[in-house]
Amino acid sequence: MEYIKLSAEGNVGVLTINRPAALNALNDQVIRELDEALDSIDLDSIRCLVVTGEGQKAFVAGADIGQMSGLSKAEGEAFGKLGNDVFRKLETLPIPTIAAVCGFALGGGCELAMSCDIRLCSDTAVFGQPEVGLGITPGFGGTQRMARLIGMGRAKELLYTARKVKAPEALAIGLVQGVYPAEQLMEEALKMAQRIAGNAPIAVRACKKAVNDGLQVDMDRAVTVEEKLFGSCFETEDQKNAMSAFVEKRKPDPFVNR
Ligand code: CO8
Repeated sequence: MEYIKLSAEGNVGVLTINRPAALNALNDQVIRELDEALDSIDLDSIRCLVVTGEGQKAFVAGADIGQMSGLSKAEGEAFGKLGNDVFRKLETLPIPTIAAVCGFALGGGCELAMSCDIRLCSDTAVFGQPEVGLGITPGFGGTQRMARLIGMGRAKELLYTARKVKAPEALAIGLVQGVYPAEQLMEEALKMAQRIAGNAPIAVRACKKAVNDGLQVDMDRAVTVEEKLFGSCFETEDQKNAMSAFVEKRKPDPFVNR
């Protein structure tokens, strides 16, 4: 792959968008390689994925404007679908995902970050959906995920004005969950990922599925989604190990993902 790097540190995977000459902008090759990279993650060993961009200047500065500029209506729709399918794959990846956002996360970059479960950013980070200034709407799920993440009123204000949001405001409105000095960001993202990876993997995945699936349905059905996932944990070795260790007042053995 030319534009995606995938590596592992223990049980934590790191996926890097690697096109720094164009501030990691997403052309169709980057998106296709992202798709391929997500398919290639070994979900038996990787328990949490950190998604980041190469360099300190940009996480991702958006979809590739040069490539988009001459698209027809049908081609625009097809490009939107390509991105949407891959971002949805990321959003529904069974393991948790953390976006480590250093620098610009604009347009498709903000949408990529919002497709992750958790966002941490540098104190230099700048978020925004500048699309209406380019004569288009967000096309990779931005209208939908932003409204769900920060509420409809705030999302509409940011979408209609195309205003950029710096790190402190992003934290205040809940767009990100933590802000760190740029040089510390990756260390903090990896620390959080390792902490997540140290918990019972099947239970962590079940939490992700419960939140994601439960938010799509009414509360009566949502609690049933949780009940089923909760019940399924009792078939796992990790639950038996952790609960018997508690009862026997000892430390549990490391979790085995079974
Ligand atoms: N696309 C293509 N190339 C880009 C992009 C981009 N989004 N962003 C930056 N680049 C390139 C520049 O062209 C430049 O290349 P070169 O050196 O060859 O001229 C290089 O990256 C460095 O960029 P700048 O020289 O512009 O760097 P500055 O420090 O002056 O500015 C900014 C940094 C402010 C981030 C500026 O680059 C910028 O405004 N970029 C565009 C940001 C933007 O508007 N993003 C949203 C794009 S639209 C979008 O993402 C829609 C998503 C859904 C699509 C659905 C399709 C149907």
